[in-house]
Amino acid sequence: MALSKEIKHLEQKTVLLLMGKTGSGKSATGNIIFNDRVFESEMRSSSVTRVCQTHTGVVNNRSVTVIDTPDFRFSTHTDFDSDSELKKALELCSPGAHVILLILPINTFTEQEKDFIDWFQQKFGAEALRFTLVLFTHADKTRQRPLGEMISRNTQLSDFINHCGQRYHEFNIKDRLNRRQVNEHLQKIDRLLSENRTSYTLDMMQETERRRNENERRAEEEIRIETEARVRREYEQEILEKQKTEESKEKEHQTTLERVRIETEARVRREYEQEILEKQKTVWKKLKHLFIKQINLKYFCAVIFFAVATGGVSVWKKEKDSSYGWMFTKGFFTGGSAAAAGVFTGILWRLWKSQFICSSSPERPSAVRQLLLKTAGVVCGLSAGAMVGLFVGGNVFPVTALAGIGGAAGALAAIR
Ligand SMILES: Nc1nc2c(ncn2[C@@H]2O[C@H](COP(=O)(O)OP(=O)(O)OP(=O)(O)O)[C@@H](O)[C@H]2O)c(=O)[nH]1
Ligand SMILES: [Mg+2]
Repeated sequence: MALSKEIKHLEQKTVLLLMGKTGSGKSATGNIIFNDRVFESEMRSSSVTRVCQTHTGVVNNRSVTVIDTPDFRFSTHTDFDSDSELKKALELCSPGAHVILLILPINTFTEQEKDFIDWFQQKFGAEALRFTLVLFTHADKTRQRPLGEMISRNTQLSDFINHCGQRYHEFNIKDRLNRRQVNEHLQKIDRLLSENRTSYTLDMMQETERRRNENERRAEEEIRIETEARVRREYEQEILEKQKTEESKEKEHQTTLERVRIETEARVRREYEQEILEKQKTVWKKLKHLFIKQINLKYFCAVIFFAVATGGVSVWKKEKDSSYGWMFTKGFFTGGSAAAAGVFTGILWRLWKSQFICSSSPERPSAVRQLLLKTAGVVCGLSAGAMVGLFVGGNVFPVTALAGIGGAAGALAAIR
């Protein structure tokens, strides 16, 4: 029975993949598992293991293959190709790594160790944690607390170990003769094998990488879409702002135009009214000036002469019931009014002539035309005098005739 179990173990080799930082003790772990110096392990400032190495041996009557690896994350060698070496490591694991031993020095957990764990999870994917067992080395170094307490005090480390199903073990590499620690380690490995019954393969890592690339591509696409949408939003917002500014500018411009129009209209109207007023004043002044200029002594004499003459004729032609005084007064008034009407007609004629005839043409009217114009003025004066005689003098022929002559004489005096 025991023999058949041993044969079964030897037939089913256990593949262990060692992972960890330079100096963490990967090669030393391999050596202690085989209780032999199968991998190069020494204290050096540069990485010791440069390429993946594999060794198969019998440990506790079972076939064990260990793949010792270089530090994939912090190799000190500049020509080190991490990705191709990692691929090689998983190819060496054929058919796959039953257990990934993640080696961490127990006494140090710096940013580099955290970084290594992050890189491991990202590169191998969440599925790899099913096959991972954390192996603490440097257990011989003095420490203040038990390992369990040290783990629980470090949040990131305890989270990681939780994700690995609380699988961890510690090795005191200096205590080479202590095979108990190796046996216990193999028991934990057996538990893991019975839980999984599969192994971590290169395909799994490549699938993880494909998924990661896909996620990155999707994330980039999302960022691109989001950026495009944001840029579009910002552009539309800018256009809207510009439109608003232009509209408000246009509105302002229209308001200014309207204000200027109203102000201009008001100013033009004021100026026009002022001009009209000025013109009216000027015309009125001119008229006043002309009238005052026209009134002189000869008109007065003509008026008095015809007033007295008509008064005399009225007395001579006295009506029966009228007194001499009344008749003279009536005749005086008739003759004076007729002469004054004639003078007025003559002045009007002169104004009319100066305003409308002389001003319309710069040339002086001909003598015949002047004579005709004067005659027309005199006839107008005569008519005005006769009308006054007719209506004021009481239609007495000599009075009316004298009044007409008085009007004509008044007009002639004004025209000349
Ligand atoms: N005291 C002590 N020394 C250890 C322990 N583990 C490893 N060392 C020493 O640390 C040095 C480096 O160990 P390695 O096994 O070569 O480390 P590694 O992880 O293989 O390093 P690389 O091959 O460079 O990636 C060696 O001198 C080991 O003896 C340990 O548990 N205790
Ligand atoms: Mg090494």
